[in-house]
Amino acid sequence: MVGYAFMGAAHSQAWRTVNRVFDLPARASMVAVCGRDEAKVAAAAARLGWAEAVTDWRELIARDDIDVIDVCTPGDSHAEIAIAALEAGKHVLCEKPLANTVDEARAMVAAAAKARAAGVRSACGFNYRRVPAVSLMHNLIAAGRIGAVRHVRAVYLQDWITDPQFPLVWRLQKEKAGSGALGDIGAHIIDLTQFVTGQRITGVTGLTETFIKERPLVSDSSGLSASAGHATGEVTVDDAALFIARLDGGAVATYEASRFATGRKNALRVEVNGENGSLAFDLERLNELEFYDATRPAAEQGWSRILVTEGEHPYLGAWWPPGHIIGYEHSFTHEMRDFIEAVATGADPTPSFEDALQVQLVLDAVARSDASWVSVAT
Ligand code: SOE
Repeated sequence: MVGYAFMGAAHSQAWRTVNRVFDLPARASMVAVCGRDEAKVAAAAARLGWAEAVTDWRELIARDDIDVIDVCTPGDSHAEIAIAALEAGKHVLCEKPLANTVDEARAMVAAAAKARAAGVRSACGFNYRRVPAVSLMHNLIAAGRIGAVRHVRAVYLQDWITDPQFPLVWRLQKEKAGSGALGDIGAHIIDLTQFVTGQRITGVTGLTETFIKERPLVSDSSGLSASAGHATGEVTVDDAALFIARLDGGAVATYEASRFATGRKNALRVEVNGENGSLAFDLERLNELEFYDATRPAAEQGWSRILVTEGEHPYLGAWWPPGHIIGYEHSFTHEMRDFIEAVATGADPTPSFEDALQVQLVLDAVARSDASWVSVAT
């Protein structure tokens, strides 16, 4: 694994757990983790369960005892590491968004296609697909339970940078992160809604906003927490992104991604309205899926709450008895489960780099659409 901050910790938890919960055709062993600071990466290896710590990711891809490279670094290094790893014959799991630019994402897709021909696999880590209630939503829509999809309504709201004194961490720098709320959390709801509906976005128009344009420089940082120094620097990404979209199956959609939704810590909500019913998911209640079945007799219609903890629900047969709920981290364990199974059986894991490039193209279209803003006449 390359990188060991928030996503590195989440992935490590999943790699530690996956073999113990799921019966898989191959076992993951946590060979080595890489970071630039020798002391910090050694401490991370000990804390997260990696056998070794190294300071140059090239060392990892040169080793014969490593088959998979898990890329958990900021977006500016995804392309370089993933392409080199694929060329070295390593399977690659790369955090989202796939890259910082469409050009980088295209280069990664080309490398993945070449590698695939040699049996080398790759996938992008959109973990929310693997929340059982989201998988169930996908299955119900695919089975036609709500009929043709008309509306998709998706929000992903956070509030961790509402304080203007919160420092200029890498997620607020375009050269490191590519974009702000748009790529970091907007990418999740783009992927998630396309996954559950089975439809792809064909066009968008939207706006982005940066509320706080200057912030103190970081003096110390880890994950999403950081402390500020005295000097300041420019925020070069969006704080919020809102857009509407058309999907290729005829649905229309609205999206909102913000880091300024005061009081909303990590609120990802999706509702899909179809001709015969609706489905709604809320990450704060991730063990539940709301279902409105409009094919029932009118007198019996109403929103029902499915407690998604049955053994027959996606992934849950391997966990606890019905009613014993799971959490955020399980989505990553499921991600590793699906990745290992695909790699071990010679199949292509999903979402592929091609799927992730398509998300990148949507992000790019939203960012460009900002320029076509229509002012209200005075
Ligand atoms: C920060 O906004 C972040 O960690 C994202 O980068 C993750 O993808 C999301 O799952 C939680 O929030």
